Amino acid sequence: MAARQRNLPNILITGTPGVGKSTISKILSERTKFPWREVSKLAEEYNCLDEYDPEYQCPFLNEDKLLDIMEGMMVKGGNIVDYHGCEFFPERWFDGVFVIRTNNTTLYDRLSARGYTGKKLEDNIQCEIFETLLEEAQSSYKPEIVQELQNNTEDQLHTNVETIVQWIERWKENNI
Ligand code: DAT
Repeated sequence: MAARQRNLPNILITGTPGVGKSTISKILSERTKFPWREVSKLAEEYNCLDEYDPEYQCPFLNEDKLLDIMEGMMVKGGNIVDYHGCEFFPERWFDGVFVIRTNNTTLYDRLSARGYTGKKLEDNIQCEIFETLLEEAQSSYKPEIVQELQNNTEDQLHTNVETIVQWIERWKENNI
């Protein structure tokens, strides 16, 4: 593989909806000044959403179109990418992959508060129980760049941000 062209790392924040990806990404973005790439928002903004999937109550994502748009953003590094999926991104994009985790009861409360009910709520809880996103990350990226972070409490939220900030600092020291 070609040598990296970037001076700052690209970070992927992934996990089941409701685990705290946006919350972590926002604080991390303020701390690091790295842009927060909210993939769902980018998909909307750049018209990468195809017709509506009635079963999952969300639109289909046009992945190829989205990847073409994101490629230019990723080249220079220093991005925080936030998405509840990771296998369709090119492996070369990311230096660190953080899989955010939340226990079932906490996740249930957060998703209910968001207005999720029925199948959508159950599917997301199952997704977390079966560690779907953790497995997806582990099968899509080298194990040494994938890190799991428990994010149930406010204390853990701050610890997680600190962990990623320190990881970025180490990356910079090792990649100058
Ligand atoms: P996601 O982006 O993964 O869908 P989110 O950042 O929107 O998740 O968080 C879902 C809700 O949970 C939101 O109301 C903020 C809250 N939350 C996130 N992390 C938390 C934490 N560590 N402790 C308490 N609440 C948290």
